Amino acid sequence: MVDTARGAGGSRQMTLTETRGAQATGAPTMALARNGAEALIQLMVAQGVEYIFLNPGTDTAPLQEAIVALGEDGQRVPRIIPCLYENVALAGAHGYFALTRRPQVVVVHVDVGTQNLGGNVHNAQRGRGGVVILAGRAPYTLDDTPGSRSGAIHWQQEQLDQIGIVRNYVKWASELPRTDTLRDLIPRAFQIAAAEPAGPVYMMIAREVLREPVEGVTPLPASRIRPPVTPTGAPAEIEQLAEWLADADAPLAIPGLTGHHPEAVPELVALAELLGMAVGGPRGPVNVPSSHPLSVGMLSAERLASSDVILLLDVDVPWIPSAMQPGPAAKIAQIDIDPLRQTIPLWGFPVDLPIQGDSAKTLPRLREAVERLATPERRRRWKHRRDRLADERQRRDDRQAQEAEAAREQRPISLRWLGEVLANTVPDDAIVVDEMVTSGGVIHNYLRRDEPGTLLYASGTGLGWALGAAIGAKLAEPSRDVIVLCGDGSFVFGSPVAALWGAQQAQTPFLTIVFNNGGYNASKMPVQQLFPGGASMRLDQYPGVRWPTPPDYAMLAQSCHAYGERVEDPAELGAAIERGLARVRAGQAALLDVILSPI
Ligand SMILES: Cc1ncc(C[n+]2csc(CCOP(=O)(O)OP(=O)(O)O)c2C)c(N)n1
Ligand SMILES: [Mg+2]
Repeated sequence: MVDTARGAGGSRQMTLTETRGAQATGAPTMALARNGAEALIQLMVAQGVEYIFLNPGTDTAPLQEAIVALGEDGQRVPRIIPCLYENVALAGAHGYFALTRRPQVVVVHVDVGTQNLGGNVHNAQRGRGGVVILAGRAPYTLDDTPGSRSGAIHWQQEQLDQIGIVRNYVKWASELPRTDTLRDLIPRAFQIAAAEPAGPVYMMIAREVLREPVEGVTPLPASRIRPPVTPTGAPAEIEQLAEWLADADAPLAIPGLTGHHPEAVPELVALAELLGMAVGGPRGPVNVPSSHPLSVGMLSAERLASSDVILLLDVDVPWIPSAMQPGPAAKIAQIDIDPLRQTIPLWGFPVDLPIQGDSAKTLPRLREAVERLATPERRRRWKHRRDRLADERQRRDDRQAQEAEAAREQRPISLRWLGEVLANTVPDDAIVVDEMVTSGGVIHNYLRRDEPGTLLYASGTGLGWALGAAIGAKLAEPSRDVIVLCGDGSFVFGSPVAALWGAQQAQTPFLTIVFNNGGYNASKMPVQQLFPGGASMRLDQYPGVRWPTPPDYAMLAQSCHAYGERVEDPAELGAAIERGLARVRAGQAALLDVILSPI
């Protein structure tokens, strides 16, 4: 592993510190890049790249060499995170971005490496993960140009449209065909990836370009190629929305990705508390502290139907129209950096007042506008509603506590009891990575996630994200516990050998808790929903979803140098989680295979 900023400085650096580039920009001195690959690395460093999540191939060789050569010169180089499967690499960069908002680099082999990014490209798109993906491409030349084709793969891997593999999912893509435009294209890639709504970008570069001699590169200062400043919302429309909210009988906020910006969370809380406004909706990051009295969790059809002013905040899918609908007279407003959702062809949610804005900036303006309308009479109504919702929440919490207690000794372990134990063992500041699929509904009724930024969720549908994301999360927050909660199916999708081994290699230990229900519950339920009383239900046959002889996940973890334990006894659950956390805190990845009722 090559370390960031390693080395005390080689002799070559001493002779080359006075470069043209350094003098022209006033930027930190940098040794002269000797070729395209070194220029690329220096440009990445200038963009603040600390990590390259790498799965190498024949066409990334010049980059690998450049990292070592620049490191030998005592230059600052990104740290390489070796990733044995590309989907782990991409999720790792996404997890890091989710906590830092700083795009990192994923380097993959040509077309096939790009294909192995798999569903995590979709997750980076939908989950707004700002990442820069760099892929090799087949060499352009057949002659003796340095880097030209040297093996059969260089013909086989050339495709008519390599970028086309990911074009649907990325915000921007470019080929890097020359060295003299690298200094413009590389910062542009980072700028676009981080710009809101953030997302993945893709670049491909051939060996000839990476090997082409250059005489240094002059990075533009990152401060001169910034993501655009986001909008604060149009004042007249904010005023209008404040009037609606001030006079609402049952206002409801439905946030989606708002908590990606943790500073937005206290703003949403302040607005909700002022108005006595319920906050609920789909799974996502911490949009509002989960134990807040105004947090109603998943929306019920009744709540949606009875709400008269509904505020959609950065939400892809606020409700499922075939299952529930707002009342016909409800006023629906939206605050979103991307109100149109152009990348989703059929969206179909009616909005009376769509406001383009950054919710972290727009919500305080909205609260100020509501404050200006706060007559004593209105304040009384808002407080009354706040007290009523708090009572409702207290009753729900009491009921759930009783249900968990009743399930305390149930075998196989009940989800409610697991939720209760997690609530008591997961530290408040731990980063929880959620890929629980059908178990998540129950678990989130118990698991407390109050601190903004302590819950990562792919917010896309490509399973196999959480394990890789945990590596990135641990790099971003080395002093915190990182805990993956995932289904057994999701665990297998996450390339567990690559991820658990990778965590050992990168020294990013995290705890994985596998919700082992012996298969794909999410793929069984639709058969029952679409065909109630059908052949599958009558014969209790669900091809492809049940695993009668699942792998031993604890042994699998052990084979990757992680700690592994199978947990069947509900009385042992808390102690097992503590054991796993102790291992992680001592530097070893850990896994608990928690056996639930088989589907
Ligand atoms: C890459 C990918 N392949 C397939 C699916 C379809 N799919 C959705 S949920 C699911 C099963 C998930 O199983 P598990 O993680 O064990 O959770 P459970 O459904 O048992 O709660 C599958 C296969 C998907 N979302 N993503
Ligand atoms: Mg399962």
